[in-house]
Amino acid sequence: MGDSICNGTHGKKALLSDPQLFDVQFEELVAELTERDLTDPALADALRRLKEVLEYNAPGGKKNRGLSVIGSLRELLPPSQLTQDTVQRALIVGWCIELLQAFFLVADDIMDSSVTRRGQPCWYRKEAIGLDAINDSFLLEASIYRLLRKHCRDQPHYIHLLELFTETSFQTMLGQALDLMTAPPGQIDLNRFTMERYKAIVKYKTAYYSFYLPVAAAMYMAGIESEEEHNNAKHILLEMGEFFQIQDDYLDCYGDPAVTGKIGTDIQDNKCSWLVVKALEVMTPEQRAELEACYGRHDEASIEEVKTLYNTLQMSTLYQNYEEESYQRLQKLIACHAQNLPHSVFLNFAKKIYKRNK
Ligand code: GPP
Ligand code: MG
Ligand code: MG
Ligand code: MG
Repeated sequence: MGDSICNGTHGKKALLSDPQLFDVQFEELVAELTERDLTDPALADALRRLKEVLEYNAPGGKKNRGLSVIGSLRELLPPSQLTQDTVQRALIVGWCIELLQAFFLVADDIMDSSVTRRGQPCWYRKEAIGLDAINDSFLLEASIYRLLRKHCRDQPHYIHLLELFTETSFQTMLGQALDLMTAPPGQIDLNRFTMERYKAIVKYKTAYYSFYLPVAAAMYMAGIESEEEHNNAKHILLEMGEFFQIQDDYLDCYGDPAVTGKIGTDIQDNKCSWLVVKALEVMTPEQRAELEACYGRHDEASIEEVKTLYNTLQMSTLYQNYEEESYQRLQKLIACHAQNLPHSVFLNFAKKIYKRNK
C-alpha cells in the first residue's frame, strides 16, 4: 500500500499511510456534515445528534471496505493520475461505504437483538437511544448522498456512483429480507435451511455491498465503465463475499467476542447460518431430531446443546477444510476472470480476509 504526501494540520507536509489519511478524512467529514453543511441554528440539536451517531457508529471497525476504494484505485490508475484531489475523493467514497455499513449495522443489530458491536454496546442498547436508533440509521444513510453530492457532483463518475450505491443498498435490503424470512422467531423448521437458500441470502445481504461495491466504485472512479469488466470483477468479488459471510457465521459461534467485538446470536435467532446448513448435511436423523428441539431457542441450555452437537460433528474442521478449498478456488477465479484488471485488486482483498479471526 502506497504512502502519500498530504498537508498536515499545521501546514507541514507529513507522510501518512492510507489508513492514517482515512482517519484524518473522517474528522473532516464529520465537521463538514454537522457544522458546515446546514447552518440553521434551529437544527443545532439534531446536528449534535448526527455527530454523536457518526462518531459512535462509523469508525471502530476494520475499515476493509472503505480502505479498499483507495487501495483499488492505486492499482487501477498510474501514479501520475493520482492527484491529491483524486486521493481525497477516493477516501471520501470509502467513507461513504463505511457509512452504508454503519447504517446497516445499526439497523441489523436491532433486528438481530444483538448486544455488542465492535466491542461496545450496540447503539440501540444505549440508554435513552432505543428505537430512536432507527432514525439514526436513516441519518447515516442520508449522509452518504450529501457527501457524494458535495465531492463528486462535477465528476463524470457521479451518476455511476449514485446508481451503484442505490442499487447495492436495494440488493442488501432484499438479502436482509431473505435472512429475516428464513429465520422466523419461534417457528423452527429445519427444512428451510438449504445451501441454495443460504447462498442467495449471503450474496445479497453481504457480498454485493462488502466486496463488489468498493471495487466497482474504484473502477468507476478510474473511468472503467464497461459492463463486461464489471461483470468479471463481480464474479470474483461475489465469491469472496460468500466466503466472508461463511467466516462471519463461523465466528458467530466459534469466535472470541473479545476479538470479534460482538457476541453471537445466530443460534437463538434461528438463523440460516452456514454452520446449521452444513451440519444438516452431515448429521444423522437422530441428531436432526435433537437439533429440531434446541435450535432457535433462547435458553442457555438449548444454545449449549446446539454447540455441543456442532462440536460432535466437528464443524470447526469442516470449516477449516472449506476455507482452504475456497481459497484455492478463488485463486483460480482470479487467474481466469480478472482479465484486464490487475490481479492485485483482488489479491489484496483476499489477503485481508482469509484466516481472519475478527
Ligand atoms: C450481515 O449479517 C449483514 C448485514 C449487516 C446487512 C444488514 C442489512 C440491512 C439492510 C440492515 P449478520 O447479521 O450476520 O452480521 P453481524 O454478524 O455483523 O451482525
Ligand atoms: Mg447481525
Ligand atoms: Mg443480521
Ligand atoms: Mg453474523
